[in-house]
Amino acid sequence: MGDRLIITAALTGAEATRADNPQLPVTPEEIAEAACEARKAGAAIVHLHVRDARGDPTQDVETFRRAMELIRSRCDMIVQFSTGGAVGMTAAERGAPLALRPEMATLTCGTVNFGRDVFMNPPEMMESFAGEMARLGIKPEIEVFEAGMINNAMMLVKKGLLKEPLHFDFVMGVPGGITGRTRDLLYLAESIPAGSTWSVAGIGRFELPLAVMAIVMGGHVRVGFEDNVYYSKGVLAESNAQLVARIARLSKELGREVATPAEARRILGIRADQ
Ligand code: KMH
Ligand code: ZN
Repeated sequence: MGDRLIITAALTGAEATRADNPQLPVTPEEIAEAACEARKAGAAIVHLHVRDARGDPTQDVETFRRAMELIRSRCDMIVQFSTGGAVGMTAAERGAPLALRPEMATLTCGTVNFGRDVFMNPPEMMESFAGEMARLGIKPEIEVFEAGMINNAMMLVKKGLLKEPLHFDFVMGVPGGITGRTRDLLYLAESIPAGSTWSVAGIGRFELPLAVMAIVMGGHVRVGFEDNVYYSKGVLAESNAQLVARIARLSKELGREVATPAEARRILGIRADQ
């Protein structure tokens, strides 16, 4: 079944609110605590979004710095910044935290409808984020909301802005993007270049079945309140760590051990100079 399973914890996101789940971590302190709890439960990567004092999404560099420092002072997780931010943010806002040189950052490779909104990722924006990540030695995670985004990533490879082996995250079940059907996961996994790694982030009810598929297919898994605030139908998750722990348990039951952050760095080829 391939390498050990890398679990990413997407703790906060930009869209979920405390009204959706009262346990949503919002301040840098809460985010760091939730990250390290998720680490104990089996997560190797924390996918980081931050919020302002009102609880709204922000790409404020100092807030990212604070959250990253708190996480690093408490545990050894790979910190992956979001460059997606929230819909409506400018490219300059979204890319600003890259200056802090996190080990990883996301790179969405195309524009997609996002519920009633549009998540804008035009070519110049993708190229500038990819170029900045290459310059700073940040490992990109290519976010794929629909199949055409794989082709866009390959265009960045041709332009020398992305280097293989690539790491993809299939975000499946967003209204406006690819569905969360199992056949669509098979299609995406078969459409990326040989030697790539991939994970899946199923939205809402798709989170668990797609995670189980990824475990047996040799992919990796992202879970957390950014994607899904429920543990089961109608039952809110108690914490991000609870969602991570279930994936770790299932993976071990299915014969696949879970990767530590150090093992995840090796699998993903992340630089060891931090
Ligand atoms: N909040 C979404 C509009 C990412 O983190 O790179 C975009 C997003 C993707 O969450
Ligand atoms: Zn995100």
